[in-house]
Amino acid sequence: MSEYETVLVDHSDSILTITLNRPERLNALTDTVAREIVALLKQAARADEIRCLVITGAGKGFCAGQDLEAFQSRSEGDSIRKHLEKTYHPMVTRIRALEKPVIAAVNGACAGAGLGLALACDIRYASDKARFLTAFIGIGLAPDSGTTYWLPRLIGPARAAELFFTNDRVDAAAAERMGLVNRVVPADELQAVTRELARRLAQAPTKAIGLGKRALNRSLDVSFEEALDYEAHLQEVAARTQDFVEGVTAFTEKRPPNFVGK
Ligand code: T3D
Repeated sequence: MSEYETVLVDHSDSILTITLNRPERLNALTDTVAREIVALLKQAARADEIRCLVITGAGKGFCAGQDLEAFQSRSEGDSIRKHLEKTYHPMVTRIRALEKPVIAAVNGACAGAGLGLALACDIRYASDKARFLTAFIGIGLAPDSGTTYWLPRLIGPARAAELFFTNDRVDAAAAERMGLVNRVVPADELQAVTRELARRLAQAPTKAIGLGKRALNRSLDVSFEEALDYEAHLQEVAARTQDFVEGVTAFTEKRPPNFVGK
């Protein structure tokens, strides 16, 4: 029996694929789902043989946010703040801190904290059946799970405000137009097309990708001069990797590089 109750896990071709597996609830998040995702992110951070992650959903949904039945069964007086700090914050911060590429393959409805999960990923590919909604206002909550951080940065503050305040659904084509997703593909091709990208990224110089991710994370909140300074600092690190030596050698020998992620 798998050690995970709520997610399916596949590790092959240096890619770790996490499939949220509560299809009857559109993969809504419970504490167990969040805990299992965090455990896998910790494992991915430690394992050199994992060089790319894919997060997707089983069935017709990607993730419908907090499981509202589980929410209702919480004890009165339980602090939402504590719950967020214990469950969703570790999930999204670990995705951002993981120095490996993380792709969301958004196969269907993506709402609330599920949107937060997708937005924390580096790249989003979506099925043409995917739709996005902030959801929070629909149940009288303010936005959380990092959505107020990512959404305005990706689609602009006015559009973000509109989506938060109206809870309008955004179909896949509109999501692509506004920059919410990188690419939309027919539903039956989503996993294969995502896998193709994941394979490419898993064969890329993982350390350089990780350093690039670190710089991108930091670039969101610093001046141009600070960004330049940080890039120069990280480049010193990248230039000491085995993959840098291999990249330059392969170029001069006129052959494809064989990057090992070190
Ligand atoms: O401390 C904290 O936890 C606070 C943090 C909160 C973070 C949040 O995420 S708040 C936002 C929570 N999410 C929502 O409010 C979304 C609720 N769901 C929907 O609005 C709709 O389901 C969708 C628009 C996402 C999809 O609609 P549709 O028509 O495709 O599917 P459906 O028929 O509504 O759902 C299918 C089933 O999934 C259905 O169950 P049933 O009737 O077949 O037995 C539905 O109840 C279930 N489901 C969908 N979303 C959730 C859910 N069950 C539990 N929790 C859900 N979030």
